[in-house]
Amino acid sequence: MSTPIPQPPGTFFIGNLNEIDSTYTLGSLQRLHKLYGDIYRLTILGKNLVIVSSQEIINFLCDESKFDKDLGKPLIELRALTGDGLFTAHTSEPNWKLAHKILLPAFGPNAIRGMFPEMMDIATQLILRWERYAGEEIDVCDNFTRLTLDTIALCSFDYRFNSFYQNKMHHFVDAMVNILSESGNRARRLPLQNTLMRGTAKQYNDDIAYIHKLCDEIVQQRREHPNDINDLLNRMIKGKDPDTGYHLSDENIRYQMVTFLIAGHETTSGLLSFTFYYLLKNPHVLQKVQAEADQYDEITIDTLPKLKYIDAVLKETLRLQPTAPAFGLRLKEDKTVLPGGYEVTNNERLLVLLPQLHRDPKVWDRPEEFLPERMLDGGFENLPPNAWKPFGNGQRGCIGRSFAMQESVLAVALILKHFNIEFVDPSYDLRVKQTLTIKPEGLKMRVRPRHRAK
Ligand code: MNH
Repeated sequence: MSTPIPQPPGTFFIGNLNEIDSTYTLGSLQRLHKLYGDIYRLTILGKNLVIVSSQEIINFLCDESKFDKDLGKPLIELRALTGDGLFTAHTSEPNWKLAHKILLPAFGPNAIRGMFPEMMDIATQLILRWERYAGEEIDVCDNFTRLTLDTIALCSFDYRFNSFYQNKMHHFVDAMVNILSESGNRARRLPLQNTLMRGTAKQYNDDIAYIHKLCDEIVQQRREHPNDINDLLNRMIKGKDPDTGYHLSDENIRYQMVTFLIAGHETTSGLLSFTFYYLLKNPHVLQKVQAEADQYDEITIDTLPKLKYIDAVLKETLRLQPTAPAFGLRLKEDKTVLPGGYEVTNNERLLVLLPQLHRDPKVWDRPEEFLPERMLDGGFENLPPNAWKPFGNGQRGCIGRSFAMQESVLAVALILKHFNIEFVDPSYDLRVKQTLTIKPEGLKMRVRPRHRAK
């Protein structure tokens, strides 16, 4: 006998659609978690979705021989922009395996170390800008978006957005934000509705064309003026599958570029923004971070691995605020029984809800508290497996993890070596805003240059 999976009562035809607030899906899923618990089912327009939040069940779902990534409707729509690039490819598509093989070494530890000068270049631009903004209001998410966008573009294909030299954010960001939100909207409409909304459809297609053109021009430029830089673009152009000799097509390279630009900046800028929120809220943590950064006269590539406390602060931030807050899976066989006796079939999509996994009271002591110490050496090892998954799972997990961590440790260390920080509004309460990823809405701070400690 299997245990029934709880489900809210539905309405004819649309099922549980009304349970979901389209502007804040995550919030709706978290509300339902409070009502129905660690596993519940929603039926939306005839499709089943099972939302899972406990370490015990998620640990079972992380078995890649039984479960595979499943793209939800918004990601299927997003393929208009990112095609069979790594993030939106089905595991069964030949281009996923090919690109994964070619790109894995390009994101490996050595390659990422080699990108340090470019990361430092952009981080230094942020520092210079903030020195001139001393005492003024700084929009945290806006600044970190500039940082991460410029960093991924420079490291990936030697392209400069020069966001820190502009007042307005680069048009790329607007186009991308429009496409992300419209992909989500399209997923919730009927196909006919999408065709009838001519104006919206035109804007969507224009935005996609704009981004594709930007990327195609960068590739064309590189082909016309080849160089020996060891950036991602050259690796994509020159890389071959050692077994078959196959290489990536120009179309696929374009899809990967768009993928890196999006996946590579949204999540990391969210991570840095939430990190500064928690630092502002927890002066003792901030003090420790500054003390750690002050141990070194200069932040170099060799300093980074020594900044263990900053690393722990970032990991703890990703626990409470996993900026890519959910991922989808599907069972490979017909049906199976999950821990707890719940039966699921491959007709339904399984959604791992990370903020809830990361607060599972069976795993985490004082789950709601921001305690970076728990992430320091050893603290982690005593936990049950798959309790912390901000970078997803297995072969479909994040390829840019080391990139994101290196970039973030550098940014935190450099900023706090140079500045003291404070809230513009000390009574600021965290408001989480979701596009595909999450960010702290309306977070503002002031910075003041520090007198060097020594
Ligand atoms: Mn990233 C996949 C989170 C930074 C490029 N990333 C994933 C997944 C998560 C994730 C979760 C799995 C999604 C899924 O199963 O559907 N990523 C993050 C977070 C950060 C991040 C929390 C920063 C913090 N990601 C980056 C950076 C890059 C990047 C930086 C690129 C430079 N991520 C990817 C790509 C994939 C991915 C590419 C898809 C990998 C694959 O499926 O082959």
